[in-house]
Amino acid sequence: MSREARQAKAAAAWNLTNEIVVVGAGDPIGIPGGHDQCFPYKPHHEYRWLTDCKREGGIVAYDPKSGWVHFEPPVTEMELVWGPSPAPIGRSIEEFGPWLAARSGRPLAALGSYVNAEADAALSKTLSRILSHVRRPKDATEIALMQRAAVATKAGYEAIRRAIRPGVTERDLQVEFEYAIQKAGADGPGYGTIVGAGPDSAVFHLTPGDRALQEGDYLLVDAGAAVDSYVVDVTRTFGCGELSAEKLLLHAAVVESELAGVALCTLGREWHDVHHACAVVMAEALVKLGVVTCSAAETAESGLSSLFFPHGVGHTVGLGVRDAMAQPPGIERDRMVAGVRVRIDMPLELGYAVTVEPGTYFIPALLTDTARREKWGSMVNWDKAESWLGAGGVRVEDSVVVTEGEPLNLTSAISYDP
Ligand SMILES: [Mn+2]
Repeated sequence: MSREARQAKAAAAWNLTNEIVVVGAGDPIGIPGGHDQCFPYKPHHEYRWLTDCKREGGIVAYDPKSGWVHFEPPVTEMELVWGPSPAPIGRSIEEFGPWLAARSGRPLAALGSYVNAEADAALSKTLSRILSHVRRPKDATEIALMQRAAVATKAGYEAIRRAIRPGVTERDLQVEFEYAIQKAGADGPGYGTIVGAGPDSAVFHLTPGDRALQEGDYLLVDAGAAVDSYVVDVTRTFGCGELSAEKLLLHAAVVESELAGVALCTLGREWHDVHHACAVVMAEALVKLGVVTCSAAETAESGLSSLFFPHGVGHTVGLGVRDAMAQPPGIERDRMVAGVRVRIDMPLELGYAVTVEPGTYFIPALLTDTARREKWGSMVNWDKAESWLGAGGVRVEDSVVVTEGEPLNLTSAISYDP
């Protein structure tokens, strides 16, 4: 979709008569004490989506009486001498002040990274939420970028599979992944690569370290490539050498749960139903393994499943690893499902890109917690659960687009085998 089409779509959804909207790209953030070094710059997603521009310091503004106007900083001599910056396409940023001053007294919404003490905070929040809803369905251009990210991500996972052996470290495998995706066309990782060996497979936001894989370990990799800031979010869990029969059973159940969840990503489906369905399938494995003593349905209904599956089943993805997450206008909810508050709670619509990422983990901080042990009492075989401490956990994740028919699983070509 062209930037003009996107701007028209946002304006139609806002349906304003007199309000002014200013959307800022944001500025580079200097590294404290880093002299001339900045953190890698990414424009605010609202600005990026509306303009398809990546230049720092830009502003795109909307007046319902006169339409959209785009301001960007002119190229400085510093940039000309020291290094390239995208050529500005808008009017000079110096014209923004007079443009805004000519509209003083009218309600002002500040979106993106734009800050203005005069802005109406409630209006800004409302319009941002509407824009999030407008941005949520991915257009063909966006899906094509995610498909390129998926191709690169597949190469990364294949590199990891080839490198798995006892003694290899998490960090070694992270490097293999990130090298392979860039060779295969990615700009780089779309988010912090997670590679967790053995017990680390149950640490959600792990920084890969020097832990070495051992025979029989799970290896959890949550990593995805970015192409032009569009990201797929993928997780696979591997085995190092032979996994035990019980570990294989759990792995197969998580794959089954995940594929069941992907199949449910259809028009109108409530996201909570996807979470619940995934929780039930994984609870069936916990029953088979003798970890829980009640039925799978009861495990999910009671919320006991959250002891082993404590996160939401997924989130929207696309322009970044979390994209357009705000609740749709008019849907005010704060509900729990299967013992957790999931990150999104809405019906799926055409073009939504979501991750489906069920997992079952044996997390020491949860399983040894006195309050939880009292709460779940005889519904858990605690000795059996404790026998899994140190094994870590299993998660499987794909990035999926909702279509008129079958869900489009962007990342299903990446093998699910342990
Ligand atoms: Mn994810």
